[in-house]
Amino acid sequence: MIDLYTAATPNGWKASITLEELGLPYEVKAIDISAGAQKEDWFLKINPNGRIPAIVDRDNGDFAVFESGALMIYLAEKTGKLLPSDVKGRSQVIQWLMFQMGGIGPMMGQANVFYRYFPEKIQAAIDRYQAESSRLFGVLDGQLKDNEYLAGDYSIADIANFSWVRIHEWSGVDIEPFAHLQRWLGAISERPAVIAGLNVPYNLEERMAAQKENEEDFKEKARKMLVTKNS
Ligand SMILES: N[C@@H](CCC(=O)N[C@@H](CS)C(=O)NCC(=O)O)C(=O)O
Repeated sequence: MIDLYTAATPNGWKASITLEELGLPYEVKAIDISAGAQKEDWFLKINPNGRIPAIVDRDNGDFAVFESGALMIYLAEKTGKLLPSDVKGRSQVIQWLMFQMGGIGPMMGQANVFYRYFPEKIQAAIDRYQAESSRLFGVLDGQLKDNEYLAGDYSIADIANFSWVRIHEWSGVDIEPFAHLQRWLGAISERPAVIAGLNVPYNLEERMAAQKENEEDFKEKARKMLVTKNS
């Protein structure tokens, strides 16, 4: 059994979708990141970086893995799925996974911060992060022009990039110019394991509607998290 420490965010969905796709049994431990649970001592023993997602593999001596990309590689290698074992095929998947970890995630993350969360609107920062996200979308679109998936068969590279690109509206980045990216996004979003993984630890859209949590409340929580001393 695997314990998954997560929240309803793109990095969290990368882990839950991967677990669902691999059919591995797991127990969800929801972390309230807006309340700062990820910075508590007990959690820092699992992830010294104080962020979600993280896993503890109880069947492997309580082995803990943090950093979503490393976690996905661990799970793929544990099962021999979603990551080829030949040197070139494995490298190609890891290249597109690192593209998300070092590019799509940080750039869209900062676009969210400056476009959505900060009360001060610093136009140069908004432009910079949205333009860079858009440029990266163009790179994905180019790769998907002649390829159904990013690197050979459907893999952890697709799951990682999908989990972020799907929130492009929140980051204020248009995908209208990218037909191949749209096709890929649509196809992945229909996969049953993806639908299941996006409901972990709960369905964000439904929760927001049920709690009548409006965009301002959500942004306020995110702002508080950003200005926390330890964040
Ligand atoms: N590079 C890390 C980033 C993890 C990360 O930033 N997680 C966010 C949620 S998407 C988080 O835990 N935020 C809470 C905080 O900043 O304290 C990974 O890929 O796992």
